[in-house]
Amino acid sequence: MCAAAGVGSSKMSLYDTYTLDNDILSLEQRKFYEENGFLVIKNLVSDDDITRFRNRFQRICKEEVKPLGMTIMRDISIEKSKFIPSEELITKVQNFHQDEELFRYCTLPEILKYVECFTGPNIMVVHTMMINKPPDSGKKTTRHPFHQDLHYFPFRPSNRIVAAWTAMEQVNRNNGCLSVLPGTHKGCLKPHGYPQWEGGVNIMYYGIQGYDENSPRVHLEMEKGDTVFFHPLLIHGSGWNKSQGYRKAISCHFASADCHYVDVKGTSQESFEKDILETLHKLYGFPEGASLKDIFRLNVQLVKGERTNL
Ligand SMILES: O=C(O)CCC(=O)C(=O)O
Repeated sequence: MCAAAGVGSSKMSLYDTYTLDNDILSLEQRKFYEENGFLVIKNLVSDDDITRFRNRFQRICKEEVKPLGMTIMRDISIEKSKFIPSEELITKVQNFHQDEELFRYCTLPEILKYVECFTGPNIMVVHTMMINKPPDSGKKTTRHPFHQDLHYFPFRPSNRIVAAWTAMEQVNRNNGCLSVLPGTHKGCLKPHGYPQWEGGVNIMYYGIQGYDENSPRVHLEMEKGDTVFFHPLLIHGSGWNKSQGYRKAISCHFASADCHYVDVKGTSQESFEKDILETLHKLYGFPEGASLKDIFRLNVQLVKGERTNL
């Protein structure tokens, strides 16, 4: 039993700890997710939708539209260069909840159909990202260290949280696809910190401290529209972008509305809570005494079923 992760189950069945019983996933798919903590569904999001997300991202980068509440990030290697609003300087936009066009991703029936297999029928959007991994400058700053997404979330149980990550073009080892350590979703939430990388590391890109570097890893090479669903304890990251292109993906984390908030004070998540609150205080005057729960309470959004706890 992992107290910090809120996991642990008395169920005897082999296939109902991490997935729920419905007629969407085949037994084979459920078994795969139960054992590995991720599942790739080929060709799930249409080319038309991906073109719309790409166009919208470009307009946001050019500052033609400025959705409220969104965080815009730049790679550490270009952070200090002169800012000209363009796609080349933005590596990620987060929390696009208030942008109708990008938020469509989180409401696509083909995505929600699978999400429900992990969260159940009451579905909240808890975090959103559009990632634009730039060509690496040679300092390998475009890597995303191995981490567990649960480090960022103040709610449980972890088994009712799932990420959807859709490739917006072909992704492979050359342009920095996702890499996962299969089966690690069965473990606990581990302490995270900033890796000591020579070229520096991007803000909020925490890495797991002390994972087994020899654990078998799988590189998720995917085609445009393919979508991977994964558990928030699954250890994953992505490689540096050796290509000349901007590797794009759109992603959303969903949780069951029946999840409950937890206090992260005194846990390995406390340092993240401190960092994010300091940043939000500096940028937006967010109240100093607030907590990670307060940030999420303001942002989570119901997309299916009923709002219960979250
Ligand atoms: O898309 C990527 O390169 C990694 C995304 C990721 O793991 C994250 O942002 O938590």
